[in-house]
Amino acid sequence: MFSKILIANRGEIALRIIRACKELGVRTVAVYSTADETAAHTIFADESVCVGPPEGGKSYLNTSHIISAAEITNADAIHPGYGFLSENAEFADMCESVNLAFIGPSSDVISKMGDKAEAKKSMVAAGVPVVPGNKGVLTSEEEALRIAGDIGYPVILKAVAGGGGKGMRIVRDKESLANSFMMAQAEAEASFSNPDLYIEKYIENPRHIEIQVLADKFGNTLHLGERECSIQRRHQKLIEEAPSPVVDESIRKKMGEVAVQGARSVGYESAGTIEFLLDAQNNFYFMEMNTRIQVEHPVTEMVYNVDLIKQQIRIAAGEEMPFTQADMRVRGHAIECRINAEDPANNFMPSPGELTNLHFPGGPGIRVDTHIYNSYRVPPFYDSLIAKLIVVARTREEAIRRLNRALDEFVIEGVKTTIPFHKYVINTPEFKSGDFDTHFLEKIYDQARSEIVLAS
Ligand code: MV4
Repeated sequence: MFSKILIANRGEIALRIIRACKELGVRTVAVYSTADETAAHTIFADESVCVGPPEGGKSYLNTSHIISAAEITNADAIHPGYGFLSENAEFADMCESVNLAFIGPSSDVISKMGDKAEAKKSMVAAGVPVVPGNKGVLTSEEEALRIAGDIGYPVILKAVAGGGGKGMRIVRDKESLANSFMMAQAEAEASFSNPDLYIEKYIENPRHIEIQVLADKFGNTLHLGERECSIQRRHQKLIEEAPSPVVDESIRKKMGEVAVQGARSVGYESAGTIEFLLDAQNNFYFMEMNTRIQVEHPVTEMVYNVDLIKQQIRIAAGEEMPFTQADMRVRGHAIECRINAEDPANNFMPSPGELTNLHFPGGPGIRVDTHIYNSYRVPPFYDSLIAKLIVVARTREEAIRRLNRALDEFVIEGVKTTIPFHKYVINTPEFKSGDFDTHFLEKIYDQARSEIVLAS
């Protein structure tokens, strides 16, 4: 096992990783920006090193400062968490070259999965179902027109360097393809300095289902079922759950097996997630692979009784997984609500500031992953996630009841939060029955907004 891990992150995930390290008997080093001098991760780590000013680009993304912090403190590994440097192949490579273990897959796998057209090719080769489209990068608008004609409209143009929804254009007819092609190219160039696009059939009302995988250095690769992530707005997930209300044991087995097959075929090692679109006929298609631990990992932990962060660290340290696929059985139902310091009545505008009063829910089946504390000041520089409320119960119905109870107990004053929005969403007939897709939040936003305004 490692003797000291540097956590190259902040917020709840930095604290989550520190907790796992403490239970593993591993010492911890936090890095922090000057805006996070009194943050929980800075205080709770055994040591902490300032790596720059508040702006993420100058601190949590400052690779040379972070590597120096690891060298000065004699850390033997770096955990990148999610966001920031977690899917930066160059950073993983830098770590490898100075003999620091990067807790994640190899830099080669990160860069291969970071190129969405390349990732799709790898999955085709592994026999993973993908959305019909072109094999690789589009070379011209004419090629796009020809392929769209073959697969039929609507189609979707996606940036090769994209992911998470940036640089995408839905095209409904051949008349609008030329303009969409140019717009998508320009957006891809502006966002990623790479204009390359690929094209595929547009799936109209999909659900977003993702499979958690774990792979060790001994060739053991297994899956921990799915997470349902369709409750999202503008590519920001708000509620995730495991298992999905529409995935039965047979679909889970099929999706899990192809996810494992995909991960194996690229030589994946560590925790990872394969995202799928699931259509109304239960066809599923590979979308992307995330080569990091994800925000929503706790719902899987709660229903599979596996500590994914500890397992990720043990794998990086060269330990063999202590369980097999046969040991992995889903038990109960978990739901996570992302509590953001945002105003849901005002287009989720960020709402930083001082927390003047706090009370956390508790009791059976409740987990709160958070870095906030009384009088903490939510800084304006970073992601607005301030807490994750996770409930677990025997059935989905019980989990929803428990979630209602926990949201009612949750008090956060001083900033606006997404709590009232969650209370509305989880009581809609669609959420209760499990009958929703990735467009659900857009459809109900106006109604949700007016009810939140009325209730406040
Ligand atoms: C799609 C799609 C429909 N058809 N691809 C959104 C983020 C990026 N990872 C890919 N995304 C989509 N790709 C095809 N061929 C619909 C989406 C999509 C979506 C996917 C998952 C969760 C939310 C979404 C919201 C809008 C669009």
